[in-house]
Amino acid sequence: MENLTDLPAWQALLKHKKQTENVQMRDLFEQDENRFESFHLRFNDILLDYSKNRINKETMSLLMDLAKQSGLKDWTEKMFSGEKINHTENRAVLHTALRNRSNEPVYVDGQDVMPEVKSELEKMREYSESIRSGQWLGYSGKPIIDIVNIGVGGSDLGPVMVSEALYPYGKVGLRVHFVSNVDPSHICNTLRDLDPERTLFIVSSKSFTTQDTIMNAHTARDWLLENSRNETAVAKHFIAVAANVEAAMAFGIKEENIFKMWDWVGGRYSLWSSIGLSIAIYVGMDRFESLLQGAYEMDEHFRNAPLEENLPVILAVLGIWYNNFYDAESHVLLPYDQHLHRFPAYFQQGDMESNGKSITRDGEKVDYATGPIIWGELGITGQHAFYQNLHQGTHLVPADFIVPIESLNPVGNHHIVLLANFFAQSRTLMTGKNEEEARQELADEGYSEEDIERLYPSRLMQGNKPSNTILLKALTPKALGSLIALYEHKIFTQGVIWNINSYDQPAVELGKKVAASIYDDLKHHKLVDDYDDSTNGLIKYFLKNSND
Ligand code: G6Q
Repeated sequence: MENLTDLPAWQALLKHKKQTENVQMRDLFEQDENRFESFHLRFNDILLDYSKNRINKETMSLLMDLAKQSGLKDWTEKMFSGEKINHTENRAVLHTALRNRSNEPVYVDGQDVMPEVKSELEKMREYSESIRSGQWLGYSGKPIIDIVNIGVGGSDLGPVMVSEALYPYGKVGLRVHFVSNVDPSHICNTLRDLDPERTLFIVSSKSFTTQDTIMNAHTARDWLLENSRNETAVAKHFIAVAANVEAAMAFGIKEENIFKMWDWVGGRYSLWSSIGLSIAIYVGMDRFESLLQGAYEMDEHFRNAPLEENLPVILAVLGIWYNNFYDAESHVLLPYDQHLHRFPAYFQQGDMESNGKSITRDGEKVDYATGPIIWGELGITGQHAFYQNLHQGTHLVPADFIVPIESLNPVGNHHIVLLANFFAQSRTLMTGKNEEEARQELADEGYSEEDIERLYPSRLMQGNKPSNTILLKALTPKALGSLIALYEHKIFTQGVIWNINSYDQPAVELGKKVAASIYDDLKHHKLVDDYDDSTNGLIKYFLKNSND
């Protein structure tokens, strides 16, 4: 493909940026009282307002040209139709097949994958119903009340985020736990309050070789065996989700209790598969299917809507505008719903592992910025912590504000106070506070002329800070499915424009490999010299001072 920066739309955007960079959003709003009308979109129960961005109609039209000139429509069809767009791993990228609610086949290597997808969903229904209804019994004949998902990265973050997001829909009396960290404190603290007779483990690992997960699974199995003194307990208390079925069987999990994974599902896109089993058990399979339905509807929107009215494309190109033309290095996700507290962490992986790349699909080093640093936190928590920097700091940090219109816990005025804060923040980021306002504020507070002169500069807020606002009617399983798919397709679109492979993760694999080698050294107390001097020195110091 032609280098991104040589595309006519890129060149036009460079020029456009120079012409518009001094424009203040505040003035744009004053000049056009219909700005909200021009720059907002609705999709089902989701509203996206993107009017608080440094854009005008020409900006959007040039950004859409960039998406078109990058071949977005073709790439989208390639992804949905099972072409091996993950070229470095020679794999298709088909998380969309997992939530394909149409009767259309999806082919990989000439084979329709839908029958297998459907049969795994059936199996998830069967297992989740049996566990929820109390039919599934532990080794001593008691029903299960605690589910522990053992997995890490893509086999953990999605199930945690969704289970937390859908907490109000969870079965009362059933608890779901997630153990991801190989730090023994995680598994030990989790097991401390659990009853082995009533606990079910789901070992979620596509490869079934990830050291963190396998070690935690072994510790869980030892705990179960120590307490049950019954070898057959493993069959009743362990389920696996794995592409590597042999390894799961070797661990001692019954073949029928192993759920399939496919190489065309990336870890960070896998919550829609049986990696989402803990979610299905917790909220029930009907709700899990609503989650899939919401994602499917967003898939259809992304695939078919014109780019100009396409929510994921709009979020993607706005991200490119700041990342590549304003040199913004990060992007903050700010959900205003307690249940979405893991949403930023989930998309930190989703985005940074996908688009944190610097080699193009053609094997060249990029000469432009790719994926930004994604970070975030519950917005209301952030207001009392890091928003100071967003308002008055020296960095440009575009933000996404997300809130449901209705609370799932409508108590008193809590929710409208939350909403008041929500609306106040994006507005203030945009307007800022000018000299006149700062002076007036100080005067209203009773300061003398002399003090006002001294103090007003520190009260100035630059304003002109861009944000997107997403309003959901309510945080239902379906709306959540659409919201997640919205961000997934945003990431895909940006990856296409940056001409990178969003679906491999060589650095994650390198981490696993190097750790395995150092683990071997530590275990055998090898006083190594094969690493750099710092690492050698640290390992020696550790070995000298540890009791292991
Ligand atoms: C996700 C990454 C990574 C992966 C974990 C767990 O896209 O590849 O986060 O999901 O390393 O891998 P396993 O599921 O194979 O244990």
